[in-house]
Amino acid sequence: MDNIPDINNINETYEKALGELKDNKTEQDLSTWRTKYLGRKGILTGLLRNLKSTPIDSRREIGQQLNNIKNLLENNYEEAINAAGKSDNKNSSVNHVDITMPGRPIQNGRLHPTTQIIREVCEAFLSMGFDVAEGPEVEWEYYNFDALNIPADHPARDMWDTLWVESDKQEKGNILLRTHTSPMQARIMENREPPVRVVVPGKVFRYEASDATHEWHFYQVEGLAVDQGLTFADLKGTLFEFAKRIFGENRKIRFRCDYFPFVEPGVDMSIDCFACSDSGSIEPENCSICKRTGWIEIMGAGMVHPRVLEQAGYDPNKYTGFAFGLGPERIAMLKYGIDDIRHFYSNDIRFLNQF
Ligand code: FA5
Repeated sequence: MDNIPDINNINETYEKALGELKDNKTEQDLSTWRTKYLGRKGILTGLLRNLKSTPIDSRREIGQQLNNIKNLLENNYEEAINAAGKSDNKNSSVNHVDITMPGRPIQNGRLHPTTQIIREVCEAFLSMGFDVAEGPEVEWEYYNFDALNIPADHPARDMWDTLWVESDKQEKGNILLRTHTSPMQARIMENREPPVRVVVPGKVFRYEASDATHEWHFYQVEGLAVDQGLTFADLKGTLFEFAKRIFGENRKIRFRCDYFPFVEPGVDMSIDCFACSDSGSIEPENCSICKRTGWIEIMGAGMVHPRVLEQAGYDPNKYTGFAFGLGPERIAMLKYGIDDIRHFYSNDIRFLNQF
């Protein structure tokens, strides 16, 4: 028959439980005691469950009493288990795990600053209707040079000090590490019909000594737009808009004539030097970052040369286009005031953690 709680058997149970608790000294014994009295099928839990069978007029009082006793026993149990734990620890040869010790902090990974800038640059052009493509870093001589109006023995090949790859394969000339992302202009035009609007981020390699603004391996983002009726005004408008989005309204921008065999006319675009301009901290006459010119070049650009269009299979009488190639590390340097491009790939965590 069920044990229906009343004041007598509650007090009896309490006294008995307390007495037994005092006799138990080890953690294991105490745990058995807890199961017996306070566990899911324990004596006190049983009394609480049977509360519904007590006469209605005393149910409230008995319920309160049961809860008080339960709380008292819980508290006594906590004290006993703490005391037992301490003495168990003292006597035990086993090292206990201190669960109150703080854990080791988790190091959050983050994107490399170059990756962050490449994504920002691509986002800016994506929102202007460009899409994103990628191409091979190990490239045929044909795409790196010939398809870009730079035949063998053309002196312009010297503009890009090249790392050649030894190989017996000669499908499209020799193999090299691409010196710029411009080969993707030819590859894209070979595979797509106009209109084309695309940006191509990727790594490039040059056989040159590093200094504060030059690395021998760095990234570029190529841009290409081909359609009917595109003019130099489209090129300027697009690049001005890009510069505003990346650097804000107040940065100064400069276009100057430049020579690249695959564009005509060609320009380079520079931004005023962050270190010695009005907002910078270095005297212009001492600035080694812009080499005392006040400007840092961030990209080459121009109208796609008709010969390049023709070689890729586009009719130069029908289509015109513009192209550009920018250096994301140089953009990151300007944006964040980094004074040496060599920090990017020296893998110094103190530098990388700042982004
Ligand atoms: C080129 O590589 C051309 N392919 C760009 C181009 C594309 C012109 C389409 C016209 C039309 P250039 O060598 O100037 O150009 O490099 C372009 C950009 O790459 C530079 O403006 C600069 O931002 C970056 N860059 C060039 N050399 C280095 C280097 N050694 N280290 C870091 N960034 C560099």
